[in-house]
Amino acid sequence: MKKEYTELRKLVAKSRNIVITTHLIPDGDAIGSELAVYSYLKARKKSVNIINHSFTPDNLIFLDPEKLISVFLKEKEKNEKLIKKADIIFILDTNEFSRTKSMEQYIRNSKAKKVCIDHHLGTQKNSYDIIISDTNYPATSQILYEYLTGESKKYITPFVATALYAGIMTDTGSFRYPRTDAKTFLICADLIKRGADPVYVYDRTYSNIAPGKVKLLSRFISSLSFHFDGSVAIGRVTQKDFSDYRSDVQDVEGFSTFLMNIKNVKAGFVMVELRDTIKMSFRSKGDISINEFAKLFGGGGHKNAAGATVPKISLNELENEIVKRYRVFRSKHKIIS
Ligand SMILES: [Mn+2]
Repeated sequence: MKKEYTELRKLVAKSRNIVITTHLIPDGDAIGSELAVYSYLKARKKSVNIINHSFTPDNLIFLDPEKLISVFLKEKEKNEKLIKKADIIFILDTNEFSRTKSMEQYIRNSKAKKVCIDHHLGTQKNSYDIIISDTNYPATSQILYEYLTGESKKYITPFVATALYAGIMTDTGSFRYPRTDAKTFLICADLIKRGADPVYVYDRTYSNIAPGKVKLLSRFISSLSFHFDGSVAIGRVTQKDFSDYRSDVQDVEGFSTFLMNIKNVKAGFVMVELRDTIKMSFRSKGDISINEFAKLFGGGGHKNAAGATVPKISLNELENEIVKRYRVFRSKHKIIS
């Protein structure tokens, strides 16, 4: 990605107004990446705005004490103008304009150079002026560490170190997902040296579960069904669950990971009933390419973590469909357990 780093440096040097954004329902990597890029560009004396479709989740607000991140629809006119007059728009931790939701059309219509920095599959090459993307990286924040330190370590202030550390910690599931390697730890060691506090970041991010989410999790656990000798777990969250516990789709984060902690479970499926659609999360272990399975539902993703969104049908019907299709998938791919 060396060539792209140089291109980006040149583009930044000649630009003035810059907008940074990320996907809806931003996670730690999304928010951490945005704040790191913001801080770097500010140090380079640029006029910078972070604009997101979604609110910053409660447990990540500590990363943004100065409230640098604004929500697009909250100040629509002002934000529309910022997007329109931007020289560069950074799209971080996603490669799909559609994942910026309410901002999509404004980003598409802006004459700004579009820069994608990401680690997901399926980048549309012709949508961007510069693409810095590698699916081997466990987090966008890790790419940004490489980019920033390639320019100068002075950009890794304690604020940036904390943001990038939070990004890597959350996207690696606290350093236990595939793609976590020696490099990840060396980078995090350096980030800690430069001011990230691992105890503080973990505590603020995770020891922070709202009671509503715990109740939602309890209902999710009661909904679980097991198949294929306990190697597959399926759970659901309904609109009623959300309204009973005054929670929303952000509270479902981590549920699919939870399934993978159950003994003998090799594949886990979570169905989340939204207003008009059903969002599905797929997880697997080892050689099971769950992204191939997700394709059967029009989705995709990584080998061990994928997703799909399907039109609304009854969850029982969808669960039957998952089991039916997984039975075929299992024998086709010779999955034994
Ligand atoms: Mn990420």
